[in-house]
Amino acid sequence: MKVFYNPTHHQHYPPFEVFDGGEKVVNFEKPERMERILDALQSDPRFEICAPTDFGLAPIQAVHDSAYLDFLRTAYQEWLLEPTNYPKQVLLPATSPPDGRKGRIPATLLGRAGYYMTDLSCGIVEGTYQAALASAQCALSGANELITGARQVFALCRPPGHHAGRANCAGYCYINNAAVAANWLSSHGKTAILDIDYHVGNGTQDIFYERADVLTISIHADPDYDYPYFSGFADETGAGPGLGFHRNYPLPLGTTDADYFATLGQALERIRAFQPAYLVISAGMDIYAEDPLGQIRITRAGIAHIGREIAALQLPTLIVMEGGYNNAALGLNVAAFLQAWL
Ligand code: SP5
Ligand code: ZN
Repeated sequence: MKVFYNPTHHQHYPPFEVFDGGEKVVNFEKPERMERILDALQSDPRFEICAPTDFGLAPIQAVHDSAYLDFLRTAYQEWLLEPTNYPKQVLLPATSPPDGRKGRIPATLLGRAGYYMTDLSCGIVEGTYQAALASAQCALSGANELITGARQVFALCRPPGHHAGRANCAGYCYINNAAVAANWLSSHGKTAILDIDYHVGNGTQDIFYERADVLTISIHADPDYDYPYFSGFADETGAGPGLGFHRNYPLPLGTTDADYFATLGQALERIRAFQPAYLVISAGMDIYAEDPLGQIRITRAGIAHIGREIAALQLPTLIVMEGGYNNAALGLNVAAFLQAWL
């Protein structure tokens, strides 16, 4: 199984994020996550670590707003030029628009930061844009493999992507890697995205909400209880031509393997009925019982079982790395998930 990986992500490591209550903590989304995963995969010769091809900006612009991408590209350098004595090690906003972003886009850097950065877990540092681009190219390289006949491929993406919407970053995500890849695949055949990260794939939901050619499904912690709070509810099912082509499966906190499998079965049934040509998995391992950010309780054997159930669809499948923050367990969890495709 090919694994697309680019070490450029090391340039992206915001020094801290701000949790609820204003608690300033070291970023949970660390470069070390990739080292842990690589360590686990490199011990198995069936994984082939590959450098991604650069497919340029066009497939990213097809999914994200151009002014937002310009912001990501220039924000940190603009921050350094701000004539203030703020600490400059990371750009984070202290404001957010009260109108749900219906108003004008602010001219000032800090105004745009508040506009485009929708929480305090997506700080921008000097290397953020390059790392996000390289991460998206890993997903695109995976998509390219499927288009040319591969049955399965793993995009080892960092930073992750599924909270990034058309014009915003959030929750460690800047460019929506799975969405960029799925959009590209969709010009070759109907595509489904199944998001199993602990948190709802709200960025992916935003990007495809009005489209019928990409089915999006997310299984996640009930947003009544956990981040990202504002979407991911069961009654959000798409709009316009996309009505019926988005599904959310919110889970109660504390959900264990058996209940998770029952919900997964419903999601897989919808994917079968859609008859996609390609499947993209947003694979977050923060569903793991011992994850520091997750509050459901899936075992490693459960993660392996989820992989087998998805693989049984027998679709050409691109697996895209999303979250997962128990670094000691992360490599083994990813390896367990991927076993079914080997
Ligand atoms: C890609 C991904 O998994 N992003 C997740 C972003 C979550 N950010 C909000 C974190 C809130 C943590 N709440 C504290 C729980 C500590 N026990
Ligand atoms: Zn997550």
